[in-house]
Amino acid sequence: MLCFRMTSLSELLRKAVSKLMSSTSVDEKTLNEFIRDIQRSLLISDVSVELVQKISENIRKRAVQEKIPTGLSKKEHLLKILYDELVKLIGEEPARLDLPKDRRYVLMMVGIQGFGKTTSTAKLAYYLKKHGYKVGVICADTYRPAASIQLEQLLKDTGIPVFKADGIEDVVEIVKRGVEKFTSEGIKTILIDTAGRHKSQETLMEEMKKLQEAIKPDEVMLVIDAGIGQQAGAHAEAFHKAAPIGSIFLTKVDTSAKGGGALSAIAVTRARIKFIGTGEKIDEIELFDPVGYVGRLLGLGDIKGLIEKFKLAELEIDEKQAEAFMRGEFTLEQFVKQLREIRKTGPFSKLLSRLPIPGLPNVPEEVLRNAEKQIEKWDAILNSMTPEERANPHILNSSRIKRIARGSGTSERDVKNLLNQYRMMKKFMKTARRLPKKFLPT
Ligand SMILES: Nc1nc2c(ncn2[C@@H]2O[C@H](COP(=O)(O)OP(=O)(O)OP(=O)(O)O)[C@@H](O)[C@H]2O)c(=O)[nH]1
Ligand SMILES: [Mg+2]
Repeated sequence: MLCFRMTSLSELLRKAVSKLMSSTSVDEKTLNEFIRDIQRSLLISDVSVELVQKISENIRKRAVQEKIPTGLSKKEHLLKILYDELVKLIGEEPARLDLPKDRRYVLMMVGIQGFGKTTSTAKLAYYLKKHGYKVGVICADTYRPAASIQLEQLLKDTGIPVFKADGIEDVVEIVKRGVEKFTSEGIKTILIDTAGRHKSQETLMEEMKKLQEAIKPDEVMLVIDAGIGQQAGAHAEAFHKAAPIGSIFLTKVDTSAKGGGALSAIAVTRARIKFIGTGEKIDEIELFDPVGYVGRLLGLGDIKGLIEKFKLAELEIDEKQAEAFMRGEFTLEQFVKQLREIRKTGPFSKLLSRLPIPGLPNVPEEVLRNAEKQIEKWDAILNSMTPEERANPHILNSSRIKRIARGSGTSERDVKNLLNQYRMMKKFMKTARRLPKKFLPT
């Protein structure tokens, strides 16, 4: 039983990914196995059957129908599809801080004991204060004797007030008084830290329900420990029934590489992860970024590099033009246009790594660096040229260069610089052409 629980979604996904990566080729059998592995991983993590079906159908359809983007191998393409589908499930957009500042906003933190509610409440309060909110925290945990002391301790250097009502047993009464007090002091953003331990799970849920009904918080945030696996789904469901979950705070991301539980919680509540906790300290909190999370889930080491590669792969490249470019057949105008296109996607060198010549590190770095800095000027220079000059840059003598510099508001050196870079690139491409034929695009 324990064994089963320990196998986290992340471990299963990573296994599926490494199996795919070590396969010799991606044929139908490999694809089927890969999809089956993914299905199994998701199902074990309590992701609903319909959702699993949808994801696997999408993976299959895309794997069969999509053209493999230039620069990606078949395996990487499949990995990209899986990655896309998981990001879609978790939420494509990074979380945003969207709490209103101009009206009262009551946010109730709920979750199982020890998952990090109190810590996360303090972190969130501090985070909100730093972002210009006037924040107060109510301690509504009457079960843990030191709960309010823990909150005060965490918040002691922040100036954020903690409301506690010693001697009052009824949590609803405590919260009501706290909200009243903060409201009278002009504090609009009010966080409630609730109990995680109780006589039993049932009485805990009853308390959450009572709070929900009496206080009607604007948002209920479920705190989940990133280290728990499939039980997260059941926990989330129990809380969700008592008080509809609006968002999720995923804690201890720093100590756990597993993290499948979050997926289950999302699947059950349909709530999005808003924040993650990345350490024990009060400032170790981040807005959630699905891209990094999915990367971690899949165990993709250099996720940033790979994602950049994925992004580049999405960029449509006109293959005919790229081929001509590679043969060194391009006009000055095409040269600048290409560089401009490339710039949109990030560093030039990254795009060049997509050109189908292995080992292209010799591309004149200077051209790339220059282009990144100069491209605006280069556009102006091009605009000041006649069509004839653009098509035949070799006719540019010093008097033409002078005229162009004046016309474009640049210097003669700038114009010469562009011409030099252009020639350098052309020369480089012609040299690259002498590489063995198999390295060139066919
Ligand atoms: N490494 C790490 N530890 C964390 C994080 N968040 C919380 N913790 C630790 O987890 C432990 C439990 O945190 P609490 O905030 O007391 O948990 P709780 O949910 O309020 O617990 P109860 O009040 O008993 O329900 C503490 O030792 C925290 O320091 C995190 O993001 N990273
Ligand atoms: Mg607590």
